[in-house]
Amino acid sequence: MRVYADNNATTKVDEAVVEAMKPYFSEMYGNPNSLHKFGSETHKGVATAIDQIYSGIGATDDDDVVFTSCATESNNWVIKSVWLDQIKNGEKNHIITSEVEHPATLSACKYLEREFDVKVTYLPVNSEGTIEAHTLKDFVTEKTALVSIMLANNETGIIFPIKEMVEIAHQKGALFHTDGVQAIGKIPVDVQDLGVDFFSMSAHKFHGPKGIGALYIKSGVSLSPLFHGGSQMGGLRSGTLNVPYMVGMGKAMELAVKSFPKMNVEVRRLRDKIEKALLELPDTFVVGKENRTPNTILISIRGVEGEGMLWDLDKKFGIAAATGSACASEDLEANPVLEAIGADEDLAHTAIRISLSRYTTEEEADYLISSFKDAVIRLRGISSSYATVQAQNEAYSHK
Ligand code: C6P
Repeated sequence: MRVYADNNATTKVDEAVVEAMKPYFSEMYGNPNSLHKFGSETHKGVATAIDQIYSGIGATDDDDVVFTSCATESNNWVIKSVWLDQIKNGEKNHIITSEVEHPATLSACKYLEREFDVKVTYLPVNSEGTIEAHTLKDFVTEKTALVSIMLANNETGIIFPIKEMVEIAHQKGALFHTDGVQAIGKIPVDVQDLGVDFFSMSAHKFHGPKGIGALYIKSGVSLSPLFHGGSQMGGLRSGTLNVPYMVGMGKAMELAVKSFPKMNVEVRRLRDKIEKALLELPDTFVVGKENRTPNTILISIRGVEGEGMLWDLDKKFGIAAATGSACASEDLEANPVLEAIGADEDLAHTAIRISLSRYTTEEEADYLISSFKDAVIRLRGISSSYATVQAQNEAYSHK
């Protein structure tokens, strides 16, 4: 049996999404900005996709939703253009983000800090792994150009109090961006209710294709484009439109919204069942039990090094999980969220992220539970006999 439990890294493309995309490769391939029929038929596909995305996130007709290549581009666009628009000319000098953002935000902020002396504040998380909205009050000033805090954390699934933070930021005249990548399809998203100025998305996190994302920009908020050219997307992102992928993203959004009740009930039940069973193992610890996306568990298992555990799960049992975000998985460092909450070294190095999807079955959940328990028992056995051998060697050398 093979089980895919790394859906926060990416998801399988829904068959209906593939079907919706297919005709736009070699039947309807006109440039949607061309005036002939080949162009107008693809233009219709783009218009439908845009409608699906507007309605999926609760945007109004006056707002902008601009397709990008992914959330990394969307996040970089906001952060770097806010620098261009408000910081470069000395109007403002400060950006606030959090310690636990994805590198797509953190690295862009660090770049501005390093290269252009922009003041960046990294808001801390508390011992529960969440950001307390009131902490923002201590840092936001009239010189703050942007606050960028994610809606749901990719490692823990914890949902941050964005609406409250938006109010605090706006009182001081700062713009608010949220990285909503891990929220779409998992929790209801309403950009109007949140009050954010910018919202980033990536289609492959909700059963759409990789290589397509979007940025929501609230009506009345201006953002300089990064790509200048043929003025596509209202001049906000030039370049010939990637029609099949836009159509795929739109369809994926429609399906994500429809399957939200399943995520919230069925997937949540499976997640809770797995979590309860794994917590029966001694010395295990889960971050943020309360306000979380319904598909995610970040569990630490004392004495079982995360990489070893992943290896066992993958090679012996055919189960794909993660030690944390996929783009940080090449360095065998501690889990950044556990480090940020002040967990000890052992807990930070023994974290495993399990992330389910609407395709996860009961049978897969049961198999995951039994395999996970087997792997922990085996690896704890190895490390305790290893510790015994080490202790014996040490005792011998002192004789
Ligand atoms: N997180 C994870 O394993 P892109 O690669 O641009 O489609 O998405 C980047 C990104 C931005 N924000 C958040 C909150 C994310 O979770 C991700 C992608 C994956 O957690 C891959 S590193």
